[in-house]
Amino acid sequence: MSDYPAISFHYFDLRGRGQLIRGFLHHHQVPFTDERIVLAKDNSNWPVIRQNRDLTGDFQKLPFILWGDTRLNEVLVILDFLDRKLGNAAHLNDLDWLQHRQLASSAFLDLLVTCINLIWSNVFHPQANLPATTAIVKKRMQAHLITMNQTLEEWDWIRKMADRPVMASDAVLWEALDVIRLTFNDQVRFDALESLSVFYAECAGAESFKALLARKVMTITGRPGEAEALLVIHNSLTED
Ligand SMILES: N[C@@H](CCC(=O)N[C@@H](CS)C(=O)NCC(=O)O)C(=O)O
Repeated sequence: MSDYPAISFHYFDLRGRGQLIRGFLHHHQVPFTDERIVLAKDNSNWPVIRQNRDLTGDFQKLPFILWGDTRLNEVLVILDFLDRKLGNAAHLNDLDWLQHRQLASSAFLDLLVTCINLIWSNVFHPQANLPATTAIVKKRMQAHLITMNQTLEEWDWIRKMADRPVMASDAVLWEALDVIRLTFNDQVRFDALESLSVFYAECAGAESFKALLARKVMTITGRPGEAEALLVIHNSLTED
């Protein structure tokens, strides 16, 4: 019999802020219903779905997870909750636990959400110049990757990774690096950054994350016209 209660994970049928959680649950073989909310081409069905708090939770945003009677929004809170529920927290001392929370937060907010916001940027800010925004974000992203690489080295991340299960922080960092590659067409590079490149290639969850992604082609965001926006981003990078 399963040790788990009924679990359903609600997110749009895209990568965005949700794929890292699907990948993490998949890697740990947690049985869950993958509730994928399909948006109309112009997202016009979202306002009605949003009102249904059984689908979108107390903050009426996605992702939203139902774990038995527990209802949770907010990615960083969900990640913390899952590490505890899966027993992963027990493998870490207090300092390591705090390092994992910091890495999950920074990989999510400073890397993954930054890519998502760049792709959406001239929708939310109609005056925004996408190529000019891309150049600024690229520079900041590259600098942050260098910092993160140094921190992973100082925290001995790669060696410790071998002695513990795949943690939520691993899932979010792997997803962020993969989305950076796609968003910047491999022009925000981390192949010369040893800890990050070894992590991306050798993280124990990488094969399950890739296998899940291979099941379905998905956009990164729900932005209408994402492919065209990515083309603008990519073409602006080749002009550097
Ligand atoms: N702070 C939230 C942000 C969630 C969020 O903004 N989700 C987006 C989709 S990725 C959403 O639901 N957007 C629709 C809306 O805000 O109406 C988190 O980190 O989980």
